[in-house]
Amino acid sequence: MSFPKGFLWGGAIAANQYEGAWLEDGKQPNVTDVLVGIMSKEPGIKWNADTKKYEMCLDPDKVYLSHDAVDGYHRYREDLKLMKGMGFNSFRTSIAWGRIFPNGNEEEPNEAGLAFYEDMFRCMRELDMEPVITLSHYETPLYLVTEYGGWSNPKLIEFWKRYVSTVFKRYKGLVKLWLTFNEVNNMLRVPLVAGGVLTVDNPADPSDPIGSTTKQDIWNGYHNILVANAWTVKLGHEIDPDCQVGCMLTSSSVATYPYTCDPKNVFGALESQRMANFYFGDPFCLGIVPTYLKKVWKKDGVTVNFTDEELAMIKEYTVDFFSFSYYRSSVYDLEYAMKTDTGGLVGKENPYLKDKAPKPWGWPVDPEGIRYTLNVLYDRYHLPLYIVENGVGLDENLNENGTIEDDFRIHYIEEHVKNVNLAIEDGVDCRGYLYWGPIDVVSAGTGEMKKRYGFVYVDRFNDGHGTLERAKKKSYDWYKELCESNGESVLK
Ligand code: BGP
Repeated sequence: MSFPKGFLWGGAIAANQYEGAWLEDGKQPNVTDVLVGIMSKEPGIKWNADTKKYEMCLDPDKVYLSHDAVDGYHRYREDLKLMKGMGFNSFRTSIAWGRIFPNGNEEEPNEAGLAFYEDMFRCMRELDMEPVITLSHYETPLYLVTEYGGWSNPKLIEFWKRYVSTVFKRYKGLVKLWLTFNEVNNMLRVPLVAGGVLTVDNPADPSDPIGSTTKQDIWNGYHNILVANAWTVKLGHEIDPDCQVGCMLTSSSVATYPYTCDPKNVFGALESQRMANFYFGDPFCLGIVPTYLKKVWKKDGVTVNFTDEELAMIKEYTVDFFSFSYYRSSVYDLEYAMKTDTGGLVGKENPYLKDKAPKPWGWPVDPEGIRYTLNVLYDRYHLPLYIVENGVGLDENLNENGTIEDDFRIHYIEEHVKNVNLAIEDGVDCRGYLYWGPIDVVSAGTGEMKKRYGFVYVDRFNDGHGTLERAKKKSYDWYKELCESNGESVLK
């Protein structure tokens, strides 16, 4: 069976990992601008005992690569042409909220930021690439976090509504596929970036801002984001009836397998899926707040109350489609405490998987997991599905011919795409495959350049040096064949 006509083939990046220009043309810092990698426990903020507030205080010994990233802010026109050179018919990036509303709470938007994205989206349209645009990819303005406690504060809903209404109006007709919050289901694990949540009211230990974030604030963030998501769907449809608004979740955790058939392991795996995924997916897609959360809230000692009005909004304004990242599966075992990173949950080693990405990251490779994930999500939600992140990060250097023979990446994609095709054959309405990081960008998890996903290499290194020149890897032509043949090249 072939891929459907009009299937989206492309790639995905995020403003904070690609653009750089972190303080240019009026932009103020995002929350990721004070972190070297989103898994970092030491944000570059310091408590001011006089004002009783956090303020930005970067560590002079650290290299914040995202500040300049790969200079996409100045090079997107050429980069988009490089993407089109691979036959992309779609391209995903995000709007950095702080380019539009620098501190997040202004009354009026920053025209320079609006004009920047307008040109970028026009450029995509001229190149016949469907823009797939994330409204918030770990990019809450830092000021909203330090001043208001981020999404723990319901005031954020109003600021967000102003921001999304502004961009929906400005890009009406240009952007038809909108994603709300990137991987927001990482909120329980990395609340500062995934949920933009920080405890700013008398933190227990101000020298440890992350450790001081309270469960109550995190669950308040959950509450406010569910309401904001519903508002986004409502406003999107009102402002541009032709646009579609989808959620974006990290769904590697859907493929959490029980290590054995011990019913305790089977139930544990189910609980992992719930608390890593469905606790956001169900309200976004089905309009219901799961009942099992009551037990979780009790255990966490928090109070979460939705008003009838809010519940009605969540019920009515569910998303039009479900988009997700999938990198790998994980294995749940009762005896083993699961961890997490940007690829998803990290559990016990799966003895049935043959491949692993090379070290130092060594993520297991499970292409059948993407078929499983697509089937579970479709059975549950019956919504169109878009894979908006899948890929493999490798430590790579140019060879004497000025290229990189990235056969491992080619093999990785080939196997995953074959399984996407099998899922479509299973009856799943999957509408797109957008590879993560078609051009090397700064890694989200570790803040490094060394972890490269691209088909296009960028000359920049962990210490910040490099010419920023672009070079095609072997996978560039291979992916071009895949896109241009609508997937046939791997099915033959
Ligand atoms: C996802 C993020 C991306 C991206 C990817 C790969 O969690 O949405 O921003 O970077 O993971 O992760 P990493 O860069 O840590 O390898």
